[in-house]
Amino acid sequence: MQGMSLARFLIEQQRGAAALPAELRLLIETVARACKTIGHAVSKGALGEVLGSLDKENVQGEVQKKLDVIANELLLDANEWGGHLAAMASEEMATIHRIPHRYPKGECLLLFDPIDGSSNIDVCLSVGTIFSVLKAPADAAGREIAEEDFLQAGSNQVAAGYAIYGPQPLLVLSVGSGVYEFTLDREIGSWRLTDGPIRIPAGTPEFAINMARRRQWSDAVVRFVDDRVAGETGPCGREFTMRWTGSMVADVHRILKRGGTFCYPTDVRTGGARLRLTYEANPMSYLIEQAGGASIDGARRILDIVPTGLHQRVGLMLGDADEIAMLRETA
Ligand code: AHM
Ligand code: MG
Repeated sequence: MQGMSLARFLIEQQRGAAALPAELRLLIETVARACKTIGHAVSKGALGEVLGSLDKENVQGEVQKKLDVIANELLLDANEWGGHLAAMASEEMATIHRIPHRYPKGECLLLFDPIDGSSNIDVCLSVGTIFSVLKAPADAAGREIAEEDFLQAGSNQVAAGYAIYGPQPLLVLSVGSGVYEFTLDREIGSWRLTDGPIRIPAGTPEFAINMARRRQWSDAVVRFVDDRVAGETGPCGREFTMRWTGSMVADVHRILKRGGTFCYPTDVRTGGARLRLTYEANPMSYLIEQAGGASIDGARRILDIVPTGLHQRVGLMLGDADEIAMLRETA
């Protein structure tokens, strides 16, 4: 298996027990190709004039980086004409993007965060692209796709993944039968299998959280972090370490490979949260569960939450299943 091209891996998934539909195989190949192009743009940095911000805000009220817009356009252009999609949604677009009438349409819905970790672009830290694939509801055949068609629980996802533009460009992917990692072989321009099926190592004493937001945490999160900061002198009886990159793709990738937990909890004072459910929390939770981990918003399994809005935000705690069980609020 090691070294196998993504194209062959997906063909094997189509022929094997996973019975991956051809439409989904083509869609994943297209997304993976677009991620190669995005990674190339990211790697040019200042020489490609891709760094810095635009004088514009997205629907979340965040200032858009040049690369947010470049990556969004690349994903839209790559996926419009293949015939496997009904519509797309993105962190960078207020509402959905329907496939134009001049192209054939398919049954899949694609959601993405074109550049996750935007605040890291200009300081040369890893950023990535996150994507999620749903099927359009059965009753959508023959009518215009609506935003409501995207408001499905994450458990309905048929595939999810991310690319990381880091020291090596990586693609991490699940089509519902394990999590696999591909590394870009730049010389031949091909994604090649380098790990999988990935299982989250258990018992790793590491956690990731933005400590500056401590005053916003619930009692359960404060207790979880304090117990680990207390190290050998506290109830855990062993030392922990903390890592926070500011790019969820990089933090989640570390957890998949090395273990530990990632928390971006809800603000208990306002009920607000930072991360978005449909194109950030859902695909990451799907991957984490496929790798044997768990993902909750504090009390609920993320993949069970039925979204009420395309850009809905949610508290997110994921990783080592035993650690997430300690974080779960039962009150
Ligand atoms: P983005 O999609 O606009 O980049 O925002 C999401 C990012 C996550 O990658 C990361 O976990 C979080 O925002 C970082 O937040 P903070 O600025 O509080 O460290
Ligand atoms: Mg993001």
